[in-house]
Amino acid sequence: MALQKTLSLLLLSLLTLLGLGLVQPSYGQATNKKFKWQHVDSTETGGNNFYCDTMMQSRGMTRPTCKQLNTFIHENIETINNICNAPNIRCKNGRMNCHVGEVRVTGCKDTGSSPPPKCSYQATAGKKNVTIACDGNPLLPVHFDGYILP
Ligand code: U3P
Repeated sequence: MALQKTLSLLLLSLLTLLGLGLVQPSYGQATNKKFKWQHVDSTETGGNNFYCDTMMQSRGMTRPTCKQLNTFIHENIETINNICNAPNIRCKNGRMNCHVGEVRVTGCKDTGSSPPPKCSYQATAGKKNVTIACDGNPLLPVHFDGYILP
């Protein structure tokens, strides 16, 4: 009887662990979700200060402090994910999991003239060669590293 109880407990723990593993997104997937939330806006082309002010606020980057610099990419998600298939290059942190692709972007830079959460941004827009880091299997964008200057 005691053995049966122990075995059932073991089985239950195993199933719980398996279940957790299955329902919890991997590190790569969770970070890709954050990347999309902070850096992807496929529906608009942005480009002005008002766009930056509203988007930075609605995507939660104006509290507790104003995020200093954030870039929005205006391409469909397949185009953005495809950058991960470009050759690997070195990221700013030294890892070799960065890739470059040309995309339409709006860069939003905090002007410092308005305190959080009503931060005020200066927009710069255009087609740029951006560097993003990718991770996971399948390989997905997880971090915006910056621009390659022309
Ligand atoms: N960042 C941009 N655009 C730039 C440079 C930086 O959005 O051109 P992350 O969470 O690692 O992606 O470098 C710090 C943060 O600034 C980056 O954060 C990136 O989101 C942003």
